[in-house]
Amino acid sequence: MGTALIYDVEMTRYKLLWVDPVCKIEVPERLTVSHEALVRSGLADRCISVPVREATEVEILLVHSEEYLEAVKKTPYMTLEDLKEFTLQYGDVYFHPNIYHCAKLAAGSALHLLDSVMTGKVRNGMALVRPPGHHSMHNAANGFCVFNNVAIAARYAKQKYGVKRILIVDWDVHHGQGVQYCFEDDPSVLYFSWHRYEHQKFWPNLRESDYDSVGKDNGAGFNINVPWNKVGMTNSDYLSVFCHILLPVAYEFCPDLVLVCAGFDSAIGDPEGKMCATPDIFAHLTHLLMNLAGGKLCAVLEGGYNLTSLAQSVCQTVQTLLGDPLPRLSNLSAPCISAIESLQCARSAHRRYWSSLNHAADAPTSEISTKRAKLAEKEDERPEIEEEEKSPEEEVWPEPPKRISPTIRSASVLPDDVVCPEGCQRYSSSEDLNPLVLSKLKENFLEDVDDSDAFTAFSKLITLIEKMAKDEICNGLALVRNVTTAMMCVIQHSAAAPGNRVLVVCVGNGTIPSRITKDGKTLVVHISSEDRWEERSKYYIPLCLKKGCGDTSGFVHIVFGFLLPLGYEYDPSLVLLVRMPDSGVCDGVWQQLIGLLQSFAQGHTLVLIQEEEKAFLDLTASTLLGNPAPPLEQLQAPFTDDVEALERLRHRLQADWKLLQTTVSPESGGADEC
Ligand code: SS9
Ligand code: ZN
Repeated sequence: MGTALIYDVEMTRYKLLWVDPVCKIEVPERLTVSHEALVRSGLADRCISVPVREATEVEILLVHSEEYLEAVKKTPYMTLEDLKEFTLQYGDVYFHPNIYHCAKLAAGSALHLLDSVMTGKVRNGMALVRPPGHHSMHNAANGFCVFNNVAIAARYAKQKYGVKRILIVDWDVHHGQGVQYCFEDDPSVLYFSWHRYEHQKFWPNLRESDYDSVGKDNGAGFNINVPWNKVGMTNSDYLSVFCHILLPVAYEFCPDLVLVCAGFDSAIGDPEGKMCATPDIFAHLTHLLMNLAGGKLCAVLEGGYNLTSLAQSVCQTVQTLLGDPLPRLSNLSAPCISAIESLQCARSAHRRYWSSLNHAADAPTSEISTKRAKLAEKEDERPEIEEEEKSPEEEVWPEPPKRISPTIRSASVLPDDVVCPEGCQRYSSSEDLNPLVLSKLKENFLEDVDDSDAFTAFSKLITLIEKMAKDEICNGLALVRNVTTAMMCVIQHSAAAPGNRVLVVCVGNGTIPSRITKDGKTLVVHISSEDRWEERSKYYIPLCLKKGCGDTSGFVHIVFGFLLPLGYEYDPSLVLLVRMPDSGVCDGVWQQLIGLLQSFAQGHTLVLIQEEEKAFLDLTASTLLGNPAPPLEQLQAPFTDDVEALERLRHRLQADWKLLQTTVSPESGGADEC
């Protein structure tokens, strides 16, 4: 199952025909540079190219009024003066004799992409379209948009395929108010949007773009707005919102389909957004959505007005859809206070609707907000963008480096009598180990020096991680006699090399020798049913679920609320996932975990499973090979006792680990509190 790419040069054949400083950024080159970058990088060739088609009138009428359609239909025959006049009744948009044709193709592209995904021709895909769609409304064009491509696709998916729940993620920097209006009272469509807002001072200046517009009637809770009240938001701010609001709610919602309003004006260099997130963030945003809905994801282009940033961001998105290992996001800073304030407000507005958020704090009081607004400049460590001195188009950032693609995706270290999972390569090391390493290995891990089986297994493990470090192999799994010993062996070897950091994720009960977490070269996140709270340190994080790892809601709560933020901030060079025997973790959760952990270390994950649990090999291998995890069932509320204990832990840890913060005024340990 592949990735669809939809593009047609016809959609470049309209442009602004008069002088309008507001509209001049929406140019045909937006599409050509994006497509050329995909061709040049070889990504276009790896996609399945799906032809465009026009949306039919019936399809357009799924969202728009007949009156509006009839009006737009006349535009191809209008004179320049008529077009100008026609344009005036709408906000921030222009018309051209060929835009009606292009708008039909743009909506049709979204529908054709959707058909390809729903019928299983492809797993996922992206449509490069113009004009964009998310601002257009039932009765009106707006913000460069004529027909609401994604909204039409959502209605079409419900009607044609009986899709029950659709998640729309709008990562464009503008609020897709057209999408919000369309599904406001519809609980079958969950709409999420973050957007530049600046307390309503930024276009489209709507009261209803704020965090307290949560949806109406039956749709209450199914509209999530995260308004940015400052420019300059970074990768950390974006990730923090994904981890602490979007992903927990999305997993609780359990969509059958994910649609992305993929606007890239939220990236650095964009003259509209003025944000600072780098193009490689879109690799991560995409990846984090790819294990929902069994991988059914359609991304449809919206905005993006800095041609360099746009093209890079499109490439990052498509390369991720194709399944390539993710880039490392190094130097993540702490999320800024304004972003956390927005996050806190949105979480509090939604806590009554989503059990994954029902422990969320109150919104900061208005008193705090005003105080914050006045103090913001001083408190916020991030330098303000000097608009006078530098326009965002002149902003410079390094081009994202070429992403690694090891020739071997998954290798396995297995006892001879165990069948190697399909698609996985049985690893037999050809290289000899350094004698020094050998003797250390024997000395530390082998009580019985003649235990040649154990010895071979360990030397294979070590050469395997060395090949990962050389990017010859992406990930691996090993069936070992004792996972704890194997884990110690890998850590000892890996942590010896300078610059290496190992994120160890232990699932299930057992004791982890504390000496490994002393030097910061290893961060252990240990999910179990044992209360190891007393043993916690900066680099040993015990997360306890009273009912054990089989508690799906609790486990998912931990993955998004702790594991992902910690992993991103730690930025490991290797992930070691250790499955303790009898952990009780459910198959679906295990697969989601493996999928999500590939966010780190360029996908370098080594999974350790103990011999008696070889039944889980195939499942593990399949996910390591890049197959989407099956959707989890709709989640229940996690246990209150667990959540409360975890929140106490969060408050202790957030001084050390900034991405854990979900509130602006941590009760303790916060470095930014006055
Ligand atoms: C404010 C003018 C905003 C409309 C932008 C529409 C973007 C669609 N500087 N103009 S993604
Ligand atoms: Zn936009």
